Amino acid sequence: MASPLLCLAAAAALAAALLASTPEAWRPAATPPPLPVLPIPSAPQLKWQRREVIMFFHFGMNTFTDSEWGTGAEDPSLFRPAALDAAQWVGAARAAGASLAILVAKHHDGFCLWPSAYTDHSVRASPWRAGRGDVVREFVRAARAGGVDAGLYLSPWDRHDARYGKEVAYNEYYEAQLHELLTGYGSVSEIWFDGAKGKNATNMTYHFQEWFQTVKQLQRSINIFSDDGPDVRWVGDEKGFAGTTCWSTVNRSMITIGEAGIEKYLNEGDPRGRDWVPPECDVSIRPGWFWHKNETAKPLSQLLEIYYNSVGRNCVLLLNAPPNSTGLVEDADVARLREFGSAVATIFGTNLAAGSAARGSSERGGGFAARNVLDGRDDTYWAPAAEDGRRNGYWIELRRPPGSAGRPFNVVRIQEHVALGQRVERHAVYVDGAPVANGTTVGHKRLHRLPCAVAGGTVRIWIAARRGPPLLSAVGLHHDPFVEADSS
Ligand code: FUL
Repeated sequence: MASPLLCLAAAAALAAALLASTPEAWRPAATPPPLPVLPIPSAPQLKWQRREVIMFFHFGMNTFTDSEWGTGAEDPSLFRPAALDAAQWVGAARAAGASLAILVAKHHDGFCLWPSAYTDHSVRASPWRAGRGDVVREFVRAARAGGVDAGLYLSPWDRHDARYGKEVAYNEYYEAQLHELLTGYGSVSEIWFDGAKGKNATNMTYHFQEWFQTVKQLQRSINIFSDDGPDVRWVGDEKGFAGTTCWSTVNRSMITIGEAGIEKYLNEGDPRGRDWVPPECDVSIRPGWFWHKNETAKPLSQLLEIYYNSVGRNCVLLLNAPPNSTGLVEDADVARLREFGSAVATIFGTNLAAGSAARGSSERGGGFAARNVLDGRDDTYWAPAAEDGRRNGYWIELRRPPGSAGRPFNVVRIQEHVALGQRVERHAVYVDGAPVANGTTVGHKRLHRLPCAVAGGTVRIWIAARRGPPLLSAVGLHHDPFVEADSS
């Protein structure tokens, strides 16, 4: 007969085994996330937004003719980059912190950087690699090898091709080239449809709707850029600056592709917009988009200014670095990109709010605590209770631990969990009760550079949001040692 002690041990072992095999049964039911507020981003849009900095490479016939807009009459024999090395371009992109790089495969002059079967005006007619080269192929291979995703730009405006102006013939040509680029080179993460066109250019109706649908048929997780999206829209200037109010929500039907002078409208978006189309800020590291012998890269302070006014205003920064006529990004430009990438890493690598006690005006409960804003993750967030904040707004407060309260910061970072919609309409930041910054939208990321460093113990952010409670995924306090001027 078994002893009572042995029986007890067996019962305990059985209970332990049961617990281990059915752990779910013993957990309290989880609190579900709050409902999304439409529109919300698609998975590729969300991935794109979190990249924050991406690269542009303008390279082509203009590189050899010292121009920005070629006429289309250029002789392909001019294209002879003696030392083209796409891996060097990709290294430059990585140094800047970019995880996606977009190559201009054809600019307005119509010269194709890949041996297109549909035209003679391409690398095939050039002396480069004895006419057997393919810049697009070298670029996508180098990007893949370097862990960077590839994107392509195919100019609708074509000053070379005789079909331009003949609606069906040119649109067929353009579609055929889209097929070549989107089926021949593996995965393409972004395609750029440039709305630019000279004032006296031939009249031409582009079949944007057909092009967009073709692109989506050929590449499932691609983002399409054009003035009005459908996935990514133009911010409305080429300075790299977004407006201080910046919604990812717009009504696409209100934007006309190719319409100039619409910066203000594009910058502001529309809180009631039905379409999720976040803006991208394109800007060149040099004055021109293409390489010119006598131009140099912008100083670090200017690049950081651009970063604060693009990434820091809910946009993705598309930074152009033009390879030169030997086929390399100049050393000085690579050095500047590296300086920029490491400056951003230095500023944002340390969160001076780490270790703070976080408290919200209310909490939804479950896994949506205020302290989530400090865990460095995009997928966790503070959610207030649904009934909170409707009258006087919401707030979140960070009490810095005694040791770090004295460490000064001059940048405040606020991030919304935009996967469930963009909600914040107004916000203000207080340090120990004194206002230090305020603004309208937040979106994926809002950065405030303060006029001077502050060293308070309690930081409180007040938020007004009409479209459901704000969901904050991050709050950061940082010290920027590079620039002191305010831009926000
Ligand atoms: C513009 C073009 O006209 C420029 O040459 C450049 O490609 C820029 C990114 O877009 O619209």
